[in-house]
Amino acid sequence: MKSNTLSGRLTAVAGLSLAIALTSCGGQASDEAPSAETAATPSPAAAPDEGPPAVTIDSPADGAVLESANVDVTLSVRGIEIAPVAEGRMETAHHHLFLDVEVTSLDQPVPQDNPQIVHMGDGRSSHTFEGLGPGPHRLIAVLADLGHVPLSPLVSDTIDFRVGG
Ligand SMILES: [Cu+2]
Repeated sequence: MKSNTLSGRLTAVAGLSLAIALTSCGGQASDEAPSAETAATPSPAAAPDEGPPAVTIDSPADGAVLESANVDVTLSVRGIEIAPVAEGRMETAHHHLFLDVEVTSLDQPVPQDNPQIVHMGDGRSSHTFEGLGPGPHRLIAVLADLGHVPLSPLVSDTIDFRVGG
């Protein structure tokens, strides 16, 4: 009997959530059903492909040969939220780019005074390096926390590219 009672309560709670979802949705009837289902899912924040945090340098491609000395870099992540440092949210991270330098000590804040290292502390996911010299370059992306210390375990991606033929 206890389980029946509990089950009844859960059903009542689920019904209440559904009612709230329907009320707050305010969309057309055809849109409300999927919204209500999403709201009733136990952990709606967890997307199916979310695993440990990972960062990817989407552009340039690894091994790319680029004509322009101005190189656009775009980044993507999964498993963690990128946000401005100014928001002060511990669970988020921000991007760093190391161009032609090794990653600095993993237990120390990423240096802010090295022109070869870019902090993207405003939460952006793209950066343009201007006037790169011809020849090979190595780019390393590293996620770090609010204190600019690389996440542990390290979350990074590395590519090599070349400017000019
Ligand atoms: Cu930083």
